[in-house]
Amino acid sequence: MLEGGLIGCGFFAINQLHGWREVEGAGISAICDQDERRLAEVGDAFGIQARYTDAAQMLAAESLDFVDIATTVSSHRPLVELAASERMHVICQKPLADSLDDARAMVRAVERTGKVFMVHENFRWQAAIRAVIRVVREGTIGTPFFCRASFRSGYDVYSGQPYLAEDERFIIQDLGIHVLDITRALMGDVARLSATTQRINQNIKGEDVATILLSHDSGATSIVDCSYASRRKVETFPETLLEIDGELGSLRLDAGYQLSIQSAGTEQRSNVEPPLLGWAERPWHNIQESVVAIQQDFASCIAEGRQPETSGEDNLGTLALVEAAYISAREGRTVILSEL
Ligand code: NAD
Ligand code: 89Y
Repeated sequence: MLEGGLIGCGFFAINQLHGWREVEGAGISAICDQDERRLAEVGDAFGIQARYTDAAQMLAAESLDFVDIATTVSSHRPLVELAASERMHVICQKPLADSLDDARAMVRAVERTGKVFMVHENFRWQAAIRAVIRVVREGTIGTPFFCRASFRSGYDVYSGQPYLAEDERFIIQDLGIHVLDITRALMGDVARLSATTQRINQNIKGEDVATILLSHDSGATSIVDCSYASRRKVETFPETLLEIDGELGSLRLDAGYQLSIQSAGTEQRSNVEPPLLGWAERPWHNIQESVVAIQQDFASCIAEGRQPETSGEDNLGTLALVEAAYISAREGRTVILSEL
């Protein structure tokens, strides 16, 4: 049984702690948060006695195999480097870093230890997204030449995550990062992109709408569009809707987790909604179920000595798209990814 230490006991870590209870072969035996009240509440709720306000002390005192970093972005680099210095396997929340330079340094630091380094890029692990990835990779619709990945919502994310209203960078770095990652998983790496951003809600500091046009290395085109300013029924938070056209057919992942695949003159429809786990609640169940999936894959990677699909190295490609989108929107130009 692999023993892990969780750093950061905030809003999202609760899902991760529930998730670890469902993972085979790994669990959390120690927790850390600088906030003593959070530490006590979470320790009591999950029955974890080993509690620390300092991550270095936790790593020194406990005999751990891995760390799970669930803090916000500014602390990711020092915590990943600390974990690497103690030769731990690491899973770290997205966004991995504020800059590509930091992210590259983090990837190199863990790489030198030979340990597993996963980014908690869980949208790619959602049941509905996995179903679409399988269809595309099996070749059912042939080589894809167009993808639209769309996340449009008016859901109040600020009450659970107040820092989202304070950051200069909002929707691309927080949410668009997932949608860009899904698009990379489906359509491959990107040669160039252009983006626009808008701030509709004047009570927040960053952009709450982003529209990004991507040209892939393969010659395919994608549109990634994200909004937290869309007032509409049906409210689809937190679903990513997809339309993909391939040379042999097409597919759509529509609201309500409805998947339809058209190829060879036939149409196949299915409901790919994830199960509602015992501790989960709508509408978050989609994200919550993907936490179990990604954490299980992390544990399996350690057991099998392989790097995950959503490794630190792989995530550099997604972070580059985030960076490129901000540059493009700010400077009003197409950004070539090899510039970064
Ligand atoms: P939060 O602010 O609620 O919690 C972060 C916690 O980390 C706080 O309790 C804080 O005291 C603690 N902390 C910060 N620095 C620390 C340090 N150096 N040592 C120990 N504790 C420290 O934040 P959150 O909403 O839980 O978000 C955490 C991360 O999860 C963010 O990166 C966010 O983007 C990500 N997130 C991911 C998803 C997803 O679906 N993957 C969803 C929501 C949030
Ligand atoms: O922080 C975000 C994430 O990663 O998924 C949804 C979210 O909680 C709000 O945008």
